[in-house]
Amino acid sequence: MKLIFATNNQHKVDEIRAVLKGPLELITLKEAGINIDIPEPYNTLEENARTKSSTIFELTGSHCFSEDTGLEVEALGGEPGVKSARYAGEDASFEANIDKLLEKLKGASNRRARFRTVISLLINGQETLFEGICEGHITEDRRGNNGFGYDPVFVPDGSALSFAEMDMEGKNRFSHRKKATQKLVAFLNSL
Ligand code: ITT
Repeated sequence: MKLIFATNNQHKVDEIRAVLKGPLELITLKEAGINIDIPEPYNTLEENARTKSSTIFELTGSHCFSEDTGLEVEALGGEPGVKSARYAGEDASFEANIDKLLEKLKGASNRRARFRTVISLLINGQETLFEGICEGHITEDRRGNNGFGYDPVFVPDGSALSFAEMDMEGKNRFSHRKKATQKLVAFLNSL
């Protein structure tokens, strides 16, 4: 089965490709010849994921999926959450977003946080949602250079290393994205 993955984030593509095996062929927007930046205006991961997958379905009529991910920090009432990409402002860099997060958590003893991924899969235009959660905490300072986004400041439960200190295989032992993708694979296998 061919599935278009509605994302412009190559890190997400690499992480999900490492999980998908067998007869599933993942096609990126670039490979499908689609150059589009789909707005994510909603207040929930579910709605933003849906708008990305349905836009690509309307354009192509193909089976497709998208995902939206947020970092939810307990002491900040779930922030930055759905606004993770633009926490420090529209088009903010990963660096600026991390700076804002560390500043907000300065001196905080509760550093609990979780990544939450929501996948919206459209098969023949029919939607199914899958969720993956990774619990952990936010470090005091950046650690490591791998990965993307908030990886340098997030340590998953059960690890001493931040996501940015792990290779992709290591991150995928814990990752929110991997958990959601495994549910998608199980669903497709059950069809
Ligand atoms: P799309 O094209 O798929 O929308 P995006 O990069 O805009 O790609 P999101 O809106 O889902 O993706 O991501 C929100 C932000 O959350 C993203 O820019 C990162 O800063 C952060 N993020 C998402 N997944 C992450 C992960 O696995 N590790 C660290 N940070 C992550």
